[in-house]
Amino acid sequence: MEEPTSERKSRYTYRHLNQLLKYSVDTPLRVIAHIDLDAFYAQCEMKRLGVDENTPLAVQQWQSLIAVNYPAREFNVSRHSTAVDALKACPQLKLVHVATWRAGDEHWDYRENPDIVTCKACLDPYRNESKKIISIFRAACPRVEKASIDESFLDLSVMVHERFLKWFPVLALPPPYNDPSENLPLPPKGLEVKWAGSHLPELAEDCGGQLDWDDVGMGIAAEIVEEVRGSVRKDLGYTCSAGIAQNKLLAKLGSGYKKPNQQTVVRVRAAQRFLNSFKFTKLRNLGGKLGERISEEFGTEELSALLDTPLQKLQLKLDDDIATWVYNVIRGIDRSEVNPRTLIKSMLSAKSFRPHITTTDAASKWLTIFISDICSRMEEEGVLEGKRRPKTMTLSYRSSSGAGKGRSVPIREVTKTALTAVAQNLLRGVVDDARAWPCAMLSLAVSGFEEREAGNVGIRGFLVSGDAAKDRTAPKPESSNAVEREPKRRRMGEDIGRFFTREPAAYDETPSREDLLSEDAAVDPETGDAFDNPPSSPPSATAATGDGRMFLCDRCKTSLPFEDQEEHQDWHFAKDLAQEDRAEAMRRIAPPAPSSPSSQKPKKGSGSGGGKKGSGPEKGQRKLSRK
Ligand code: TTP
Ligand code: CA
Ligand code: CA
Repeated sequence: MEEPTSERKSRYTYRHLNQLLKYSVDTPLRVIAHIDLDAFYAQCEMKRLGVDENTPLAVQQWQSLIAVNYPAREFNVSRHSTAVDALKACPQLKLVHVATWRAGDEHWDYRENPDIVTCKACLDPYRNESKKIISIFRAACPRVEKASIDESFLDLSVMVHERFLKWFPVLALPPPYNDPSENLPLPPKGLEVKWAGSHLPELAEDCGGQLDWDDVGMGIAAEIVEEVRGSVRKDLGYTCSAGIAQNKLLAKLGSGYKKPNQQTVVRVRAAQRFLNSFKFTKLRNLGGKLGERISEEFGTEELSALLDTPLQKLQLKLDDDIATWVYNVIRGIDRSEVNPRTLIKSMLSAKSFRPHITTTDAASKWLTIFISDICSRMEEEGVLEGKRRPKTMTLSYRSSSGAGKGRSVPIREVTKTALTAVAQNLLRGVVDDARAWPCAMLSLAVSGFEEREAGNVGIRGFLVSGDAAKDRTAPKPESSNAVEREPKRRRMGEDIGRFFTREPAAYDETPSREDLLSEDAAVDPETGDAFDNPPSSPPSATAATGDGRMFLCDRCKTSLPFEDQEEHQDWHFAKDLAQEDRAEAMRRIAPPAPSSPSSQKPKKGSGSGGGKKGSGPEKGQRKLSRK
């Protein structure tokens, strides 16, 4: 093994190297990958049906195409085509309709021509495949963040560190004078990085052939990612594309750079030039009103033009936080972590009705589907094993006149039967409200997911539904046995105590994008059906947006795709109600407290309010918090 030369020094220090071990966001040597499946739903269907790789295929939801494979894209079939137009452009196109739940049925199924009036799209098949893919990522890399149904971030920093030390033992020696701020030696002269067939956006500056450790690290990462993509291909048959870079922002842009089945490495010295090739309105959170405002204020959409604007000037026109965020993003600076535990905070199942429904019976049938949908997702989330449980159920509706309302109640028992009973109870309240009818939209959400602490006997009730309950032969964790032996009344008491003495985390936080899009499934306003994370607004990835129309929520300062505006507002509405209901329940159950329940725990970014409907943060009170 050649040893690094010692005359000239690396730009990086021993501290930078060591920080890799802690997944620090402060080291310029960090290496992040973003992997996104190609035409994901289409690939799932091709595999399920054993369709040849070259056959054009699109996945349909009612009349819209939601995924189009690459052979079909050659015929100009796109997600914006209708099924009819797509067949005109490509007569041999194989169209597959997503699986559906049918009102009244217990299980979902694939149907050729499901009826939009009686059916609701089911994404379980894709979620199942998604799970298998993520297992492959997790087996390869200790730190993986699922960003949506078909994409993940991998923090490769520790793996890169390990290979650095293995291949260049000199790096394992203590720094000169034991001073971590000493610069590292340079990588050996003549060292070549292979890049594993990656695309390499051009460098802004010529380094005269002298590599530094950032290049070597990215080369190592390129090999790891090529292997991971190879495993997905070999074990599951799917192709995916990847981006490798210093942070999530650039890695995400990199994965979309060349598709399908390719990978791109955005080297440190290539980052700014690569970014400059995008309009800033193509970056995540800058596609909507915010981006529009900036381009109006500064008279440009060009990212590179905005680089000349000093921070102070941005701050004159924008909130300080937002100005700083924009200032950093256009420079490729992103300090967000790869968070392996982006736990779901709520799950929502919804349907818009065309024609509007007019009977309790119809609404009740839809509730059965919502419950099945939510239960199957909870099973996937480990609620079945009692890992976590939701605390609140909210039923929201919108009438044909546009009036919307929601009602929430605490969930005491997490079984399918119990949840159904709670939902049907909530429905009775809707039935009694004459203003709810005819009903244009119903949605059911469970929220306030709480970690089940080890040994905590207060939480009973796991999602054990029907057959699953009988089949549960796997050994249970100690504590869950204990739970089942606990006398019922005591557990219930503890439950109530827990519900109302601690604020559910979900309610005093700014709704996360995961909450709203990725896991909650956004509701498609056209179809009333839900899809996971519309990729025009990746939840935690930093990305170019789809058609770019965005809106910025006044209340939480989250920027979301325009289509999600209505649901987003419904979401705030439901949370407000839940908060109000909780406060109300607290008054009924808890002994008199010295201060009001809503003031027991300070609200993030807000000194006042809480407890009352519509009393969320005031305009501008919460600032962009997720960057
Ligand atoms: P994407 O990753 O955006 O797209 P894709 O995987 O189909 O294609 P690409 O190769 O360009 O990445 O979305 C992932 C899946 O999410 C997609 O296969 C279907 C689903 N989806 C919807 O259901 N509705 C939508 O509006 C979009 C954009 C995606
Ligand atoms: Ca994809
Ligand atoms: Ca995607």
